[in-house]
Parts: sequence; structure tokens; C-alpha cells
Amino acid sequence: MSPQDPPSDQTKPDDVSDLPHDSGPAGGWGSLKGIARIFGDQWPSPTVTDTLRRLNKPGGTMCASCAWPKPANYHAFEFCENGAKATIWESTSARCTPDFWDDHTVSALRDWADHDLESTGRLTAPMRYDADTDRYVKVSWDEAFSEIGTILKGLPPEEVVFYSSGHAGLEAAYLWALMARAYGNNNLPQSSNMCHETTSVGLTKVIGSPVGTVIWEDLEQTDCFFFFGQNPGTNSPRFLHPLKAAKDRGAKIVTFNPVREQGLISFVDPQDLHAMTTGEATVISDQYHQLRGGSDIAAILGICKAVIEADDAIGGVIDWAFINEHTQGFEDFIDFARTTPWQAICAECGLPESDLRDAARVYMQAERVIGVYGMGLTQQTHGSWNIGMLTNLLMLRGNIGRPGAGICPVRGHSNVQGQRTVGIAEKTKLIPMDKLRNLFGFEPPQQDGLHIVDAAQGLIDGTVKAMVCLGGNLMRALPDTDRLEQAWPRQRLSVMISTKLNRSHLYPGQSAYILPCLTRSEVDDQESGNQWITIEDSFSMIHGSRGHRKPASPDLKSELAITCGIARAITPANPALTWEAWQADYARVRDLIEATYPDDFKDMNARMNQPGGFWRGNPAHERVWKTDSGKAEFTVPDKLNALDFDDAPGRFRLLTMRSNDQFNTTIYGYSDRFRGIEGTRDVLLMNPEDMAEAGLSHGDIVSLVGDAADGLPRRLDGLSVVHFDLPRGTVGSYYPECNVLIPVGLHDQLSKTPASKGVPVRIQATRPTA
Ligand SMILES: Nc1nc2c(c(=O)[nH]1)N[C@H]1C(S)=C(S)[C@@H](COP(=O)(O)OP(=O)(O)OC[C@H]3O[C@@H](n4cnc5c(=O)[nH]c(N)nc54)[C@H](O)[C@@H]3O)O[C@H]1N2
Ligand SMILES: Nc1nc2c(c(=O)[nH]1)N[C@H]1C(S)=C(S)[C@@H](COP(=O)(O)OP(=O)(O)OC[C@H]3O[C@@H](n4cnc5c(=O)[nH]c(N)nc54)[C@H](O)[C@@H]3O)O[C@H]1N2
Ligand SMILES: [Mo]
Repeated sequence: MSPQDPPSDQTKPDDVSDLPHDSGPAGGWGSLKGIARIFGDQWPSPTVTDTLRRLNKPGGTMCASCAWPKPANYHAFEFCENGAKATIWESTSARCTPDFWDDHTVSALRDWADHDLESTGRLTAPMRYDADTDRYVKVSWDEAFSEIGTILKGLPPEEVVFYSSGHAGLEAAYLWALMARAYGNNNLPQSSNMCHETTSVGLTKVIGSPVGTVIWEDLEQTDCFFFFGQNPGTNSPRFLHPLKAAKDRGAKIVTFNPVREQGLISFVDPQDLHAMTTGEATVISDQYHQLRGGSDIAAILGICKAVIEADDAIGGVIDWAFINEHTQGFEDFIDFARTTPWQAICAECGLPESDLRDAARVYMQAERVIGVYGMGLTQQTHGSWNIGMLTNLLMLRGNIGRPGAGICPVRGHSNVQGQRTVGIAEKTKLIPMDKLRNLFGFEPPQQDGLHIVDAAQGLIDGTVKAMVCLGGNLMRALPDTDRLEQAWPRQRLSVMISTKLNRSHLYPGQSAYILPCLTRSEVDDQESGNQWITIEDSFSMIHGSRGHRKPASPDLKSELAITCGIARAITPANPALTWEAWQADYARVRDLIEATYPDDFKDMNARMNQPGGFWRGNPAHERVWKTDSGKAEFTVPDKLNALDFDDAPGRFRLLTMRSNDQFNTTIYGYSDRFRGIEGTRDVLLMNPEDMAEAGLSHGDIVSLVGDAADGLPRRLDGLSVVHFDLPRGTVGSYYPECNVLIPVGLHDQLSKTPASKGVPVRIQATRPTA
């Protein structure tokens, strides 16, 4: 192998010859094998088992993977397959040291796969890009901070963006936002801009809450879950435990998803010796409705219509007391439901009327219903209407703001919700500016900042000159990859605070820095000792977290320390901005958080290690609606799907998927065992009748071509066609590879969340397999 070669052959995946779909349950021995494989690949430090033992328990480390809540009554092992993978991945014994660059240029590394880049191991020292040699070279922290400071102070603040991926704790996030405002902008986009921004904006519009209303006790009391476009088996596997408990006590689960996701079909609890020995699986969904991609508005409307018809016929079905006291806009909605014909509803969602009536029956029989949703609803051009429709359904029977009922968006990154709570927001109306003024004695900027989609457009237009990124991998996570790859290096400065090498490092700005940080499971030693940080989970519970492992390199800094280092270099001298003192003791930052948000964070330092976390509260949970009208609002959408395009011959609805072997742009491996796809990610999942109609056979190699209204060329080559159980007209392929097909302007109309689950594409046959 020459030094320029990627380290593995996994960039050249096996041809897909036959892909038997693994019909085994989620969890079970498969999940243990999945963990063991990553363990074998990464040779993690032996202390990783100790980290895993403490994961998600008071006094331990909160998992850096998803944001699923951590129950007060935890299991012996309170982690899942994918949490274990994430922990092992960051505890790897591999290191990407400054010597790595002796053998590799930045341009050559662009041929490497995402998996291979991160497999080089943990970054160990701060690095600066050297254009003459096309390599990164080691730089001291002091030099890095001072050079970054000089460049940023020379730029107009409105041309600089401070992005945050949802990893860093509340303390670092609070200071990150404070730094941007003291520097002079509100350009604080976050990963949620690509994710649950639809919730932050759309749910706030209808019930006045940017976050879900459900808490752990509700899961224990509910008698029915409705799942729309969320995949717990892969993305929040610890959710399967309360789902199993709900099934054991007789609760019902109804799922709407174009893809039959194994975690929503059956589950074997790996912690249950009896189930593991006998292989006895719990059936999860009582009904599984494979609707067409993007058609949830129609499906939910059908259920609502059946409920309304039942109320018309027998009465007592709709909760009129709730509707009259708490809501507005019901007249228009009931009119819309009555006048939309069944035929139009069924044609759009591809489900028969009887399926929607079956779902309505379960809904009406249940006393307490929880509506769960994820990216299937949020990442659509009319994602906010999707959320409005799900809220409509729940409100029909008063299923918001009472025990065992509510709406449950399942969040992504472990602290993505919390970072927003403590000030990472581009919208000024979300920030208590008066508090900042009083606490720190400066005038915070009044102008709204850039959303990540605006920042991407600004990079393309040349109006954004510097991206400073607290985690993440925007070059892969954002839409329109090709355009971004052209635009990103034109910046004056790019700064990435990272743990591992990723593609965003390979498109350096004119000046570029990689600043390596500690991970959450590592000791964070500051003047006052090993520091606690805090995070907020999907149920708005706040948890303390502390690392116990030796850092991957003595040259790493914490995210908070790096934030303070940059802040000192770019913010005006101000006796109230005591960056050194905050870095010395994070408890002081928690005091600031409490002072800024007293209602949410009362006694934060004292309460943060409470088992199960402490609850920040949520007015909508108590039926207090912080909406414009002061009521919960019904939504009447303009159309029956959430897409911005119509059906046309040869046009498909592409949904971009996560495999069971990735965390966003971090690709652990090439095994998506629940979907039976092994050894490759370059696949196009397709309905067999669609394949026949297009003259395609299983294993043919095709290209996907973008078919968006802007008419710009977009294509992705080299995909193997896989016959798959999908509704007709809907195709699936993996994120982030597919981002090249998504226009930066294709996003939810209210929140600008990219419509990654509703992309118009055409298929071009390249060559049949031999
Ligand atoms: N292991 C692992 N865990 C993760 C992540 C990861 O990448 N890997 N990512 C984290 C992050 S940041 C996030 S935001 C969450 C994401 O977690 P999820 O919200 O579960 O996101 P996805 O898997 O992208 O999509 C969810 C489901 O939507 C379905 N879907 C697609 N289109 C439609 C549609 O039109 N209608 C309906 N009803 N369903 C549809 C898909 O088939 C899929 O099952 O997970 C977090 N947890
Ligand atoms: N087509 C399509 N596009 C999507 C999506 C989709 O479903 N389809 N999903 C969207 C969603 S939901 C999201 S949230 C975004 C994700 O977008 P991002 O949050 O920007 O991306 P990640 O892949 O989570 O970031 C991975 C990088 O984070 C760094 N990292 C890992 N751990 C840490 C840490 O502890 N600290 C720091 N500072 N850095 C760390 C590593 O260097 C790693 O390479 O992508 C979005 N893009
Ligand atoms: Mo996300």
C-alpha cells in the first residue's frame, strides 16, 4: 500500500449480488455482534468498558450519541448498540498525529471515504493549513488563537458564522453564544437547523413550545403510540425498552413509515436473559402503514376524517371541552377534513381507506395517546404542516397536556436541544438580551443572524467569509455538496473544533485551523479539578456528566477552553467577561446560565446530578399556550403532501436514510443489518414494480439525477439497485452521499430545515451487471 492509499478497501464495496433482508428483531444478539465488530476494528483503550458501565447514570458520562432521556431507574447497562459504538469510536487507540501529514496531502485525501478519514483516529494537536505544501502543520494553541483573532477582528462581524453541532455541553454552548454576541453578531446556526428546526418553529407556532411535551412518566402511562417518520431501532434504541414495557401492559403502537424499520417491528431486549436465550421477541407495531414518501398530511387527515365521522355518527369521540377552551381554528380544520374526499387522501398516501380507518379505531379506543415523530416529518418542504397535522390529530381528543399523552419529537445530537435553550440561536427574539446587557454590560447585536441554509447560500455567494465550527462536518451534512465544495475554500478563514478528521477539513479556507478537543468521556482537568458539564435530553431534563478516561493526547483542550481561547482573542476587553475564571471552574458558568434563565435552571449546580435529571418544565405540558393567540392552533395545509413538486412520469421521491452503522456523517462501517445491506452504502432502494417498469434488475448500476425546479445539474453515480419493500414512486439512498442531489433552497417553508426526505430525482441506467 502506498502512503497515499486509503487504509482499507471499504471504499470499493462489494457488488451487491444478493441482499437477503435480515428479518431478525432489533436488539438481541445482533446488537451485541454489532458492538463487538466495532470494538475489534477500533482497539479502544481498555478503560472503555468502565466508561460504558457508567454511561447515562448519575455521576457518570452522558452518552455522546443521541438525546434520548436517561431514566431515574436505570438498567445495569444503560446504553444501546449505537451508544456503545459512539463511545468505542471516540475511545479508539488510533491517533491522527501531525506526522500523518508527512505522507498525505489534503487534495489526495479527498479521494478517501468518510469512514477512512475518521478511522485515522483521534486528532492530537492543533493544526494550521499550509497552502505551499497542501498539508496541515502543527501550530501552538497560543499562535492559533492569536492568528484566528487577528483575522476575525479584521472582518465585518456580519460576515463571520459561529456554527455549533449539538455535542458540546450547556456551559460551552452558553459561552459560545456569548462570544458571538460580544464579538458582534447573532450568526449562531446549529445542527438543529438541518434537523428539528421544523419543531422549534412549527411546534412553537401551534402549541407555543419549541420542544416536546412528553416526559418519562407519560411513557409509562400511555396506552398508545403513533409513530411518524422516526426510527428508534437505529437512532434512539433505548426507546425500545419503554416501548416493550408499554406493549407488555397492553398498549398499542401504530406506525406510518414508507420503510419497514426493524426496530418498529420486533425487539429482543439484550438485557433480558430469558428473551435472549429463547429468542422470544416483542412485537412492536400493531399496525404498520407504508405510506408514500412525503404524504403524511394526507394520511393524518384521513385518520382525523374518520374520527370526525365517528363523532358525527355516535358523538362523544371528539374532546369538545378541550377544543372549546384551548384551541383556535377548529372550524376551518373540520371543514377541510369534511370536504377533502377519501379518494384524494388515499391517492396521495397510497394507503386504502380501510387502513386509515383501522388506525383511527386504535386512536379512538385509546385514552392516552403519544404522537412520536422524527426526520420523516421535519425534513420536508412543508414539514411545519406535517407537525401541525400531527398536532391536529392529538388535539381532536385532547391528547396534549395531560398524563400519558402528548407530542414527542425525538431529538438528534445528545445536547442539541439544550444548546438552543442556553442561547445558541440566530433569532434575536429567542434571547433575553436585557439579561445579557445587565450581566455583561455590553449592547448585544440587534439584527437576526444567519440560519445554516443562509450561511451555505452566503458561502456560495461569497458574502460569508469565515466559518468557525464547534464540532460537525458541514461539508457533508449540508445540501448541495458540489456547490459547497467550490465555495468553502474561498473563505478567508475556516476553523473546525473536532475530534476526528473529516471531509470539511479537506476544503481549507485561505487560512484554516483544526482545533482538536476532548470528548465527553475524558477527564477535563482545569484549575478547580475535573469538570462537570451538563446536557439537556429530548424530554427537557438536565443531567450532569463527567469524564473519567485519560485524554487521547496531552495537547487537547476542552470545548469550553477552546471557546474561551477564541473569545479572548476576538472580544473587546470587558471586566465582566471573565473568560479565564469561567474556564477555571465551570460551576461559575452554570451560575451564569441560572442568572440568564432563572425559571429553567433554578439551583442548577445543586440539582444537576439528580437521578433522571431535573426538569426544566414546559408550559404546554400544563396546557399554557405561548402562541400568538394564546391558544393551541389547528393547522389547515394548502395541499395533501409536504413536497414542493408534483408527480411526473420518471420522477421519484427520494428519502435520504441513515444506516444502522453511522452517526450522521460519521460512518462506523458498512453494515446496515436491519435492512440486509452489507459491504456497501452505494445503493438505491426501489420497489420491484418500479424497477420492472424502468427496465432495471437487482444489482444494476444507476445514477440519480436531481430534478428540482431550479434546473441546476446534480447527480450521484454508481448506485446499485436493490429491490426493496417500498411504496411505488418512493426510493431510498444514504445520507450523506445523497446531499449532492439536494438544492440548498429546498427546505421547509417556515423553518428552512432542508427537505432531505423529499427530494425530486430521476434514475439513469449506467450499466447492467455482468
Ligand atoms: N445510530 C444513530 N443514531 C442517531 C443518528 C445517527 O445518524 N445514527 N442521528 C442522530 C440525529 S442528529 C438525529 S436528528 C436523529 C434522527 O433520527 P430519525 O428522526 O429517526 O431520522 P432518520 O433515520 O433520518 O429518518 C427517520 C425515519 O423517517 C422515515 N421517513 C422518510 N420519509 C418519510 C415520510 O415522508 N413520512 C414518514 N412518515 N416517514 C418517513 C424513514 O424511513 C426513517 O425510518 O437520530 C439521532 N441518533
Ligand atoms: N441528506 C441528509 N442530510 C442531513 C440529514 C439527513 O437525514 N439527510 N440529517 C441532518 C441532521 S438531522 C443533522 S443533525 C446534521 C448533522 O450535521 P453535523 O452535526 O454538522 O455533523 P456530524 O456528522 O454530527 O459531525 C461529525 C463530526 O463531529 C466531530 N465530533 C464528534 N464528536 C465531537 C465532540 O464531542 N466535539 C466536537 N467539537 N466535535 C465532535 C467529529 O470531528 C466528526 O467528524 O446533518 C443533516 N444532514
Ligand atoms: Mo439531527
